[in-house]
Amino acid sequence: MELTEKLTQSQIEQAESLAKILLQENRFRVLMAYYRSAMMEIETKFKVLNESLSVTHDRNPIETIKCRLKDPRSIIEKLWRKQLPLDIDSIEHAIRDIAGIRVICAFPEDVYLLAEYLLRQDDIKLITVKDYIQHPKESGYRSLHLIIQVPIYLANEKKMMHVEIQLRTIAMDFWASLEHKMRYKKDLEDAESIAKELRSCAEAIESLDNAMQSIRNRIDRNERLHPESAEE
Ligand code: 0O2
Repeated sequence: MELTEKLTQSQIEQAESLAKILLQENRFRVLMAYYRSAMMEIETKFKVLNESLSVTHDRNPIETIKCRLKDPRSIIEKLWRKQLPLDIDSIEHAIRDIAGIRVICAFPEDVYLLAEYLLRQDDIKLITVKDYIQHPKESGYRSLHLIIQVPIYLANEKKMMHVEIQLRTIAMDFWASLEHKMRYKKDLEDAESIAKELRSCAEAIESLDNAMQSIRNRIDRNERLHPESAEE
């Protein structure tokens, strides 16, 4: 979805009243419960990976995990943008980021390490990868996006549910949170120069991430060569 696309006030009001109707629908509430369960599965997988890497790599690569279920208004807006019918089947089959997990790491290499370990698990099916770290967005946005499917086990069946996973560093997350808030400010006079400034902040953040990664790699190398000093 393009963050720059803005809805009119009357479209916002229409989306809000449709969202209220959607929330009354039993099928919608059941679907949201499935997505919530899938989100919990993935959150647990990352927590377990963090524990296991703390033993094998002697540190926890994950700083924070944030989970969010897309709210009904955003679901409706997305269906409009994709010009899809507003019904539960479209929600279930065409929107793949209803369950969202954001994993924040200290270092860029940890982002790829965690993605690799998760994708090795045999109940995870990779649907798409968008590497906005290697190929940043025009805005300067950097993050690794995975759309996966994970099974959830219900009373009488197994269901494969989509989850969107965004992995990024603390620094990339800091940039994305502020940029997201500022983008929604209406009627900026010098929008173009602000966008340029934001792109250059994103580049500064990339250099900072790379510098911190290289310091950590030097420390790791030192510890491998002189394990006795690491124990002190
Ligand atoms: P929210 O509230 O974060 O959920 P798709 O149709 O889903 O395949 P889409 O939506 O373009 O295509 O997916 P994409 O490009 O992978 O990015 C979706 C999400 O990435 C956005 O979610 C944002 O969270 C984040 N994102 C993408 N570009 C930017 C950006 O330029 N700046 C910031 N701050 N975040 C970005 P949503 O859908 O906006 O909503």
